[in-house]
Amino acid sequence: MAGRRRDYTGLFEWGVATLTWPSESVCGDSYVVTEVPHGAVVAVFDGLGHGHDAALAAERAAETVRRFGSEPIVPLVHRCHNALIGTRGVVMSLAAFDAPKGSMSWIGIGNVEGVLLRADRRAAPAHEHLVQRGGLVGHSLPPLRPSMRTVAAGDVLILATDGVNPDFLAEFDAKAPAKRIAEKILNKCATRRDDALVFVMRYGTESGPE
Ligand SMILES: [Mn+2]
Repeated sequence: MAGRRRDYTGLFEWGVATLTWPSESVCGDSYVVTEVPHGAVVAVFDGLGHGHDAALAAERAAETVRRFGSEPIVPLVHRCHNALIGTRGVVMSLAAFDAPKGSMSWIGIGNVEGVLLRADRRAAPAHEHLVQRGGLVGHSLPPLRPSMRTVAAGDVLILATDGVNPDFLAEFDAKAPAKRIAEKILNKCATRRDDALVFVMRYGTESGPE
């Protein structure tokens, strides 16, 4: 329906859990969830190192996604890169959901872990890992090749920084509320040698795409 904008907010249920490196007052990991005309864009950032300068870089990246989130992924990552020149830089993973199409595009630069869990028990594979390419946003970008996946109601996206042990998949019930999943993963799998952030989003909570 041209000109009519549907509100997709109710389609996403999300939650986050964070842990700050013990000797610091600010967390160098950050995240963003922003509504865009066709759905939502979510991203997790890990500023290089920890403390204030890491937090500054991660927050600047989040601001950039908030502001330019309706642009396609590749130019959006370039925006982040340009905004972060002169900072410590971040590694990041980002996913853009297109609700009318029932799809998600995602991309990872550096080592923010990304996993998509399928709600459909017969789905093969039952979960997929985001392919990450080495790089540091603000310093050096790899070739940017987002990949696209179809998504169905109940699918769960998890993004976690490297302060979380990447073998977290066995640690939770995928039907639990997103916030509960994030807290559980953090409690069980944080390395406690770095800042840590776990972001969980369940797609299609209220109603499926039309
Ligand atoms: Mn880290």
